[in-house]
Amino acid sequence: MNSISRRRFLKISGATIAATAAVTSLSTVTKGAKAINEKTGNSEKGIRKVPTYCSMCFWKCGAIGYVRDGKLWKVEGNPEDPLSQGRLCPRGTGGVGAHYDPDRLKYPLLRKKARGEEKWVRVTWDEAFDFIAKKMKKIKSEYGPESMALFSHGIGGGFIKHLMKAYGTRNIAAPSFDQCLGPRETAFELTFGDVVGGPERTDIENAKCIVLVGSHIGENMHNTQVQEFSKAVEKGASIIVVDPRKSTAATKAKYYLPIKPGTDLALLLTWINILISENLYDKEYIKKYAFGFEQLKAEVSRYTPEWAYSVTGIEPDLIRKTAREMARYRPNTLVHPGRHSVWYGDDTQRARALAILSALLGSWFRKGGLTNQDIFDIPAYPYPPYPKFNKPKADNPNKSKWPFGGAEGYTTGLREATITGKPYPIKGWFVYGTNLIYSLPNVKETIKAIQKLDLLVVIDVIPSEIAGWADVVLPEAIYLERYDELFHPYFKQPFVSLRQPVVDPPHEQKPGWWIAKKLGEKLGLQKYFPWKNIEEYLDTRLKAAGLSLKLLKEVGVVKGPKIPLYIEEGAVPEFNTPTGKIELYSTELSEKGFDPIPKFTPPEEPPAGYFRLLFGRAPMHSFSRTQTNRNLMNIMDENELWINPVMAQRFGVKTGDYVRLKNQDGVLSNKIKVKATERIRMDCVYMVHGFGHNSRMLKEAYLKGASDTNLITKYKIDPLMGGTGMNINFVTIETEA
Ligand SMILES: Nc1nc2c(c(=O)[nH]1)N[C@H]1C(S)=C(S)[C@@H](COP(=O)(O)OP(=O)(O)OC[C@H]3O[C@@H](n4cnc5c(=O)[nH]c(N)nc54)[C@H](O)[C@@H]3O)O[C@H]1N2
Ligand SMILES: Nc1nc2c(c(=O)[nH]1)N[C@H]1C(S)=C(S)[C@@H](COP(=O)(O)OP(=O)(O)OC[C@H]3O[C@@H](n4cnc5c(=O)[nH]c(N)nc54)[C@H](O)[C@@H]3O)O[C@H]1N2
Ligand code: SF4
Ligand SMILES: [Mo]
Repeated sequence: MNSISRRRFLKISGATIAATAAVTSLSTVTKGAKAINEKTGNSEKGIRKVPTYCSMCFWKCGAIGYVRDGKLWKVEGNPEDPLSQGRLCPRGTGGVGAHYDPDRLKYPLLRKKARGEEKWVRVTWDEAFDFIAKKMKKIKSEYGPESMALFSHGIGGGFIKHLMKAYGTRNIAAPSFDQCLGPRETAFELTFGDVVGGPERTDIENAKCIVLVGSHIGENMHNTQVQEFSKAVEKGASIIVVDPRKSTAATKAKYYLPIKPGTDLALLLTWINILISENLYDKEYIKKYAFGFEQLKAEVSRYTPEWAYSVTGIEPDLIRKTAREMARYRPNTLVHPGRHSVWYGDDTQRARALAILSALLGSWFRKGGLTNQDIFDIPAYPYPPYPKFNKPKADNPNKSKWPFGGAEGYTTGLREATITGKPYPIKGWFVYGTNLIYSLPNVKETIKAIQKLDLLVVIDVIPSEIAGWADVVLPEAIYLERYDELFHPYFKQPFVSLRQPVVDPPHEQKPGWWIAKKLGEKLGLQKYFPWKNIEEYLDTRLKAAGLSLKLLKEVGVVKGPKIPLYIEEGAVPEFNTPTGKIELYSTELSEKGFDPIPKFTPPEEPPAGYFRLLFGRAPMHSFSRTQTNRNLMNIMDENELWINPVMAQRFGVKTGDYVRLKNQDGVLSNKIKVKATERIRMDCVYMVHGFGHNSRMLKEAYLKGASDTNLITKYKIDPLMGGTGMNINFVTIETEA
């Protein structure tokens, strides 16, 4: 997680769940180990079961790897794990394909020709480290250590982060903040004084009414959420889905609102107005916990359903009905806060409206709403302190660009600093587990920044597009072949889980911790790597929490005691905002000159003959990382272009035809297959993100489908927190002449 809230900082410093009390009793734990064997069938001869956690996406479900006759056979859910509850999603099951992928990176590679030409020589690890260490030392002496930046996504990057901090830089960023959930976390922190967190604090399972504004659960396959959503649907929860495209979730909805893209804030403010003007909100809750109700009431009174109809295209009657439906089930109504929230550049304000709506429904710390969360406290490894970081961070110097959020860094801020050399030059990039060519908007800018570098190191598992631009490519062992950092997130059921190797890496691939330690030693930073090996590191941390590596290796996951989740169960909400209350009116926004209560401004319209380009997820793929996985490509090997049949006809295309898209800046896409469907509005088209690879070494994926990122040349930055709104690009259809 990239945005630790103020409240969570406080909690981390004052130990939360006392370590010794954490393990409910050892007998429960051994029962856990026994249960793994019982629930997964008795151990057969020649079969080994190794508990670990999944990394096919960032949800990190507890899993069990099966080894048969010394070979990786299958991966299933760990029944003891609170995230997977014994079941993996299609990508988790397909994870086996990542181990057997013939296109994997096998050895360290050194660039032979110009950057981006993908010509390499195979080198030894020692040669690769010597090359990198020499360049890093030079950058340090010429510019200072701050001139190295790290882009990293996922828990695996933890040891590389440690290496970079030990080297002396804090210029670290991940696309999971300013290309993902940044606006949401910033908005909830401004409103409730705490973040939503990941895994989210959404009590989907117990909700009687669920409102999904764009969140396409079911295509967005975050396992626990999907399982809970199915249970809620089975129990008859009333589902309200707002999406310009009839998503899988929308097919389960009682009310589906095919909204005009970019106008959600108008709908949300109108819902808020109805709850207030019809006296449907939770008066007691608001009186007790909230600040700024009268200002809110006055501000939203102008957003009538009739007005909203003209803006959103949603009938006034449907707007009223759905507002009443939410109120009917409150406080057991869940307005899902969303996750990927960088849409139009005013995203923090939209997410603020979601937060305010949740407050009016009284659902923070209520059953079926947004629950309390806590962490299984595992003390950090006792490292020596890092060297002082003397310069301001390069991405957002002293918060001068964006006053809120982003404690850990901005990818596009670092990219810009690299291009401009301001506030100081950035000369080296380390890239761990993020395909920047796919995850950052405006590829040209990314390449421009890369051209300014003296060193680009990429640690990846496959020859991704970003690896194609590297000076040195380091092949990491995949998650089923390595130890990693312990996983102990804030969650409604605190727990800790272990990633451990199920099988060996097939070639010269090495784990991240090993890469960090060896390179650290070459850089003279051995005092920051005092542990002999990862087992010693993990055991030290676990022992400090009253556990041990031996135990975790056996059971995979240990749960802490249950915590009160709702006010009714004794959970006490504390709002770490300036007023100590839920800020319907944000004092912090007002102080910094932003709208203290969200205001709607209409988005720019597509030019004639153009559609708004929308994008999202498919259940069997993760971003741009799974298209070379044979198991998953067998299920879906290209993305499709969703287009309304009326518009398809107007352009003379039909389902199955291949077309290219051209965006407002004249950029042309790869070929993509048409899917003409009533399930999308006429003013937009939709595709799944992550396809259309142009790295030749990704043989299975090369030029299959189209890349949304290539068409995302424009982005709109959220002035509050620097998120890059990407739903503002327009495309037209080019048929093959
Ligand atoms: N156009 C567009 N841009 C987006 C999005 C979108 O939908 N459309 N989504 C945004 C969102 S929500 C997010 S969270 C980000 C995600 O952004 P990224 O995390 O950059 O996503 P991926 O494209 O999966 O790139 C991950 C890279 O890590 C590599 N990798 C996989 N496993 C390992 C491993 O074990 N070790 C190492 N070292 N590398 C590994 C993969 O091969 C791949 O090259 O993208 C954001 N950017
Ligand atoms: N299978 C799979 N699951 C994943 C991932 C993955 O790569 N693969 N990635 C995970 C990650 S890191 C993230 S952040 C999440 C992202 O998933 P979510 O947070 O659920 O969704 P988004 O990507 O924001 O939005 C995509 C949906 O929003 C709709 N939409 C587009 N524009 C608008 C609009 O203006 N208004 C409204 N109301 N809806 C709109 C689209 O039609 C689509 O249904 O998915 C997670 N789950
Ligand atoms: S949601 Fe799926 S891919 Fe993600 S960690 Fe869980 S099983 Fe793995
Ligand atoms: Mo994300």
